[in-house]
Amino acid sequence: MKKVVILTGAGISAESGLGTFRDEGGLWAQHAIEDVATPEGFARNPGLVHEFYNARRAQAVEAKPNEAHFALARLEAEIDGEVLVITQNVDGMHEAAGSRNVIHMHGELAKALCQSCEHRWQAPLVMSPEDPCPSCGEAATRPDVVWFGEIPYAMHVIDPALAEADIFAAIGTSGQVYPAAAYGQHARRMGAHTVELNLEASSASRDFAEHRRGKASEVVPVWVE
Ligand code: BJW
Repeated sequence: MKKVVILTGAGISAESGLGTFRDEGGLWAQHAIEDVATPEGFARNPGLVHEFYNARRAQAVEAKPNEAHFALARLEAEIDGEVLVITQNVDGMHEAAGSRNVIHMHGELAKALCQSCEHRWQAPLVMSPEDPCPSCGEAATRPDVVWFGEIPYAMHVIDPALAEADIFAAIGTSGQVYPAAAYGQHARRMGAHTVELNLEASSASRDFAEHRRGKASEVVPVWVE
């Protein structure tokens, strides 16, 4: 029974109309990372950070999964084996396409987190620093996403999955953000066949045995067949 582990990044959702981070005109060309994607930035100006995530949440709820997301859902439904999607994306495109075994290692736009009591709940479309936590009542609400300097989610599930993978594929990620950037190398050392599907070479390309270049909506369905 094959174990397939798939890491996805912003590139898989690009054709769903959701912006990537580091491509020309991407999110980091429009916003300073240290202002909107660090705990220090949030402490300095929570209103600005909520605005950034409110705008992206509004886009994500309107977005539709594309052929790449659907192909991964088909793979999970039809394969004689296990498929685990580890996504760095905070949108809900994999679930919307029908994938069930999904880890959101960088959190989810659809959830809110209380910094005071760590309660999580369904985020309203528009969040603000004054929102009280439904559990403890503190106005300490933040988006449930993982910023630089924070520890990504579900590491205790991800590490053994990489070690047991027969096939590891990375789709639409620049390989610049750790720990995800090291997963190809890690899985390959542990014996997996590694495949990178990306528009162009990434910072982690050398860690992959096979490369498929092109738009995710085109290369992923072909790879899945
Ligand atoms: C297409 C396409 C199409 C486009 N089809 N492809 C020095 C060395 C090593 C590490 C560090 C270091 N200094 C600091 C660190 C750690 C730091 C880090 O990695 N920094 C680097 C910048 C160097 N990492 C962290 O702090 C992480 N935590 C951590 O390490 O904790 C310690 C620890 C770890 C493990 C165990 C114990 C302790 C946390 C990182 C959190 C990242 N957060 C963000 C924001 C999340 C919320 C949000 O969405 O706003 O995550 S930043 C942002 O980058 C987001 C993404 O998930 C992440 C990765 O981006 P991604 O997905 O790769 O997107 P892009 O835009 O970069 O690339 C898109 C790709 O798609 C491109 O290649 C395109 O070509 C391609 N493409 N269209 C196919 N149609």
